[in-house]
Amino acid sequence: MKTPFLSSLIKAMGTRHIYSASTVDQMPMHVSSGLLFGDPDAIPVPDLDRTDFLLMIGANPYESNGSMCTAPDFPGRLERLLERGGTYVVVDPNRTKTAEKASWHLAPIPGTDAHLLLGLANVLFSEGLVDLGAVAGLLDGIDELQVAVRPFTPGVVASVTGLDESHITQLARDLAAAKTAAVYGRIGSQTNVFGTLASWAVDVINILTGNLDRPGGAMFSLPGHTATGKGTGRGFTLHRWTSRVSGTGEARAEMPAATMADEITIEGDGQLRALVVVAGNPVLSTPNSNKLDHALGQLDYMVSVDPWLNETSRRANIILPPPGPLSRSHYDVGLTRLAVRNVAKWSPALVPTTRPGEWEILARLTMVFQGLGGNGDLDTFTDNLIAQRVQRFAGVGGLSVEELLALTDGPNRTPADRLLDVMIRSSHWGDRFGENPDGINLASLEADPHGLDLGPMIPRLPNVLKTPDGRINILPAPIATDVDRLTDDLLTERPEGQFLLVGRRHLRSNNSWMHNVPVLVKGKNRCTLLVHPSDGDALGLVGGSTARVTSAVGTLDVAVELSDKIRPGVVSLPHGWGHDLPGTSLTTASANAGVNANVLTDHQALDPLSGNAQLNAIPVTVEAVITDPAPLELAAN
Ligand SMILES: Nc1nc2c(c(=O)[nH]1)N[C@H]1C(S)=C(S)[C@@H](COP(=O)(O)OP(=O)(O)OC[C@H]3O[C@@H](n4cnc5c(=O)[nH]c(N)nc54)[C@H](O)[C@@H]3O)O[C@H]1N2
Ligand SMILES: Nc1nc2c(c(=O)[nH]1)N[C@H]1C(S)=C(S)[C@@H](COP(=O)(O)OP(=O)(O)OC[C@H]3O[C@@H](n4cnc5c(=O)[nH]c(N)nc54)[C@H](O)[C@@H]3O)O[C@H]1N2
Ligand SMILES: [Mo]
Repeated sequence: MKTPFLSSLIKAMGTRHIYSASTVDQMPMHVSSGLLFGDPDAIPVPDLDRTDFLLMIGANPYESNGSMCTAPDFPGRLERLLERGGTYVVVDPNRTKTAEKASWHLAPIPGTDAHLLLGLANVLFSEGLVDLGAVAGLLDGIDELQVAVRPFTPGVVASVTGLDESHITQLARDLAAAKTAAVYGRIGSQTNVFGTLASWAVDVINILTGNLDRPGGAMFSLPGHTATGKGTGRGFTLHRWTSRVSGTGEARAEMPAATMADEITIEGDGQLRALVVVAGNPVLSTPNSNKLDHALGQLDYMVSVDPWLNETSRRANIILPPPGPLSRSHYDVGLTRLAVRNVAKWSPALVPTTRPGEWEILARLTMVFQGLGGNGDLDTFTDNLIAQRVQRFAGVGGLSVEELLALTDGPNRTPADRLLDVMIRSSHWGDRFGENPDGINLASLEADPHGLDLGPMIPRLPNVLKTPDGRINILPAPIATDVDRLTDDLLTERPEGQFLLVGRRHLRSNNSWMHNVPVLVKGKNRCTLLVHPSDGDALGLVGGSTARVTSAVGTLDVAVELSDKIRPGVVSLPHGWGHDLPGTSLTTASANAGVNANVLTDHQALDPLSGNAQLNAIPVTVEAVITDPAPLELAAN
């Protein structure tokens, strides 16, 4: 979610070179929601607290606390789901903690979730289990979908996914039989070349089982700053322009983060020569990161807005460090839209700072790009920006933009807070500047430091839709074309002797930037390659020995951890490590450097619909590295 200041900076830069972590993460969800519901931000979230049956695909909330599903104490909520007699099923090639506690764990071959989900759809159709429920009247394309999933029979899908045919059938029947059910797919299922299809197919199963938008199913959250919507809109457009280096189309005006290195190094019109990085460490977090690291070194100019001198910011000509999170007020505009209850929470800045806030850094950078200079008049700039943003609320409570702004002014209000106040007061829950006296505003949130619980999610169809006709086409044209690609993939031969590399997360880590905090990295080495003992035997690897892992783009040596939790033929390595590059000032992190998994991920392996990178199911070879043969020879003598 871009803040108004980041958006204005991007606009002032006037560039199509826009990249973010979205294309190494959840862009598939935006694209599938855009195509289905007309709004890339209308993302259904599982109703964790009320569901009877939860199917989780490629997510490990016991470590991650969940993602694109905002739920304080996600694991506790799963435990309560089981306690009330519910079921949760995990699909993951690794028997994670989440999987270990599950009612049922299925360990597929990585990269086959879209195939599996369409296999479930196939069973629902062929066994007459489709029950659309309340959304039936809004849906188009069901017959076309039924035809499209015909090739995905449980038998064919079993051979692609490595799962039992009977398990696939059973899972579909269980989903259909559950009083309420929700399917939830995340990183493991979406960071691959069929990512958008996997995301779309999650919604498809929720729709076919009558669980979209019903309590206990997958619902649209309505946090304190949002309106219910009109039920129609301009719809979603995709691929309005294409990348000159990869041919991939834009998604939400973004280009694939994986293509940044080529954009910098390949000469020609539109070559990327200068970069502003805000809160990103792509040298560790994006594919073929060695290549990107070298490419950053070739830029004419680079700015990093980041508190750390890390692997990426070390490449910058100038680093502008923002003050820490406790020195700014906070209301989460993005992640509350994905919360499992309707909520609103604002917290004030707690620690005073004399340094410019991040919003001011971005505002001054924007003024530089606007030709006003970094020392331009900040007040005028922010007043104009906020006034522009408030335009769309003109008329709320019968007030003009000027009147709205006057009502939000206050001695300790940052510009972002003033805008937020207008959003909250104009929302479904807001006081509408007096029209709705029981409604909320920023002052009422301030008086409630623990935040407001506005209740469980409520059905939002059809209002949440932004499609031009106010309907849902379950098989939008770009998806239909991509299903053909998936159908062809059913017949693709998988090479022998190859391992598939997947990632994992750990509770005490957060991508790349928690490794310089001693208390979070102490203890045993966590940056290990998980190898199944049977594969270890075959390869001559034991716990603690070194494996050499080689992919299409890179190679690295890493310590082995044997584990029967991982599916044979699959190896797992966490990301965000590899802190041994010169020129950083990360003392603790460099002493616990680990290796960078993204040395192995391929910048050219992309999901064509979303531009999302393939970060899981990477084909690799694994071999033992003989690190120290000399002592053995001595012993023989
Ligand atoms: N402690 C901690 N919390 C975090 C983060 C962190 O780094 N540390 N990162 C945050 C971020 S940015 C995000 S996006 C979220 C992500 O949150 P999650 O989506 O829960 O991500 P992971 O914990 O990586 O779990 C992904 C799982 O997918 C499995 N997997 C890999 N490949 C496949 C596949 O092809 N199919 C299936 N079905 N499974 C597969 C992996 O084995 C792994 O268990 O976590 C957030 N929370
Ligand atoms: N192989 C593999 N790669 C992955 C993933 C995977 O599962 N496997 N996961 C992917 C996912 S889901 C994601 S989201 C990306 C994350 O990719 P990135 O966002 O690039 O990675 P982070 O390590 O989260 O970097 C955050 C940066 O923000 C800085 N920062 C912290 N606080 C602030 C602040 O208040 N202001 C500013 N301006 N900066 C701040 C940190 O110092 C750090 O440099 O990684 C992706 N990469
Ligand atoms: Mo992420």
